Amino acid sequence: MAKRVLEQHIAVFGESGSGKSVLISSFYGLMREKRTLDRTRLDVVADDAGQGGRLYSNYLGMKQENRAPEANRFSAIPYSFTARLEHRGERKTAVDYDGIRLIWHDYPGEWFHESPSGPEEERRRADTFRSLLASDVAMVLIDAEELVRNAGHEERYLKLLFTNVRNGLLPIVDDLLEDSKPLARFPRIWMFALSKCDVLPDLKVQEFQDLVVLKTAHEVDQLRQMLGRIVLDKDAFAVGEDFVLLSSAKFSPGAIEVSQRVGVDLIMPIASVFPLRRFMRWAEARNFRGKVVEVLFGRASAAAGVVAVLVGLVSRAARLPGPVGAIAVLISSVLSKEAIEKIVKLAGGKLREANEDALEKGDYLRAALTQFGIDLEDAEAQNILLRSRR
Ligand SMILES: Nc1nc2c(ncn2[C@@H]2O[C@H](COP(=O)(O)OP(=O)(O)OP(=O)(O)O)[C@@H](O)[C@H]2O)c(=O)[nH]1
Ligand SMILES: [Mg+2]
Repeated sequence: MAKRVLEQHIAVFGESGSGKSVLISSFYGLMREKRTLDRTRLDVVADDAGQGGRLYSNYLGMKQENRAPEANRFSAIPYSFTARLEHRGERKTAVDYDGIRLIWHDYPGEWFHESPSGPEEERRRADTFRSLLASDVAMVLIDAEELVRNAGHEERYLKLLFTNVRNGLLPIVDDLLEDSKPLARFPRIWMFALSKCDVLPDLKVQEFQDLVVLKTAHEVDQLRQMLGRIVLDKDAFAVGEDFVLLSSAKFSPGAIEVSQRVGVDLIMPIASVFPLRRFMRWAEARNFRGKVVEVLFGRASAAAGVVAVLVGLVSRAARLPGPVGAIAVLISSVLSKEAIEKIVKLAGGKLREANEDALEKGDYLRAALTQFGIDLEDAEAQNILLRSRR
């Protein structure tokens, strides 16, 4: 019997000190909380035990000792976590999924400032970039502490940030283009995320968007053009059209409140249901054919399986028909592309009705997909998330 693990990737870009390591510690902590474990009967472990230990100790340090994690500068290895599914009773299908793997690509911040030390490091940077191409969504972190530090002339920070990101990626992009044609598989949504948003508690996501558009339209456009060179079909590509607020914990002098995080539980809906929905809209509006559509939809049913597990782990509000650990067999009964399309397109009252209906009928996959849809809508209503209407 084939054993398979479904994968979900997310890529995070941010300068040194912008909060990437703290964010992943907070995210891992969320999944490892006893409450989550009790509810889901699902254990999430880091594939590299040492790395997992460090992340969890970071999390506990914040939670119990009000201590921010030590700066670890770069690691460049992706963080990878696996949730193993329990199999109960007979296996009925040819393909069984044994687990879900989350892969979090953290592109070292210092690479935006320092040139590679030699050909060896140049190769490592290119490899890191290539590995994150499996993500549908990339997040570029904008540091709220830097906005505060540059209050009144935020453009000083923002222009430099986007220029650094662009300059850091330019040589890699040139290289990629040299040995391949434009890529069908590429992060097609580059979202801007305000990290450490707890230092700007009154800022709404719309104001964050306005600030970026007002102060750095030109630099963002340059970044868009540069990235656009690698991607096949630029109509299905969005850089800086979606915005989110993030805070890994509430930091105040002498205290770190991890339960006061913002947006951390949105990262997985953003990595999974959000691009699915966008891709379907793009495909419909623009009549894409061939390779791009294949890539856009290729993983739709796998994504549904991923979502079914993730919902239990990260959606705090989730109500699900049964514990996540018991759904292994269910995930194998793949939903058709059409069925997923129908669910993912729902919005507002219809979305909520579908969710209620799925719960009533014990339809696990539909309940999970609609739950992430609801989480995204709720975040918009709370002014934490802003999705492009395109
Ligand atoms: N207020 C506030 N401060 C934060 C938050 N996240 C991180 N910080 C602070 O920012 C510092 C740097 O965060 P890191 O996560 O280590 O930064 P990084 O992006 O991993 O940096 P490099 O590893 O150098 O690329 C932390 O030590 C915290 O003091 C947050 O959500 N809110
Ligand atoms: Mg770090």
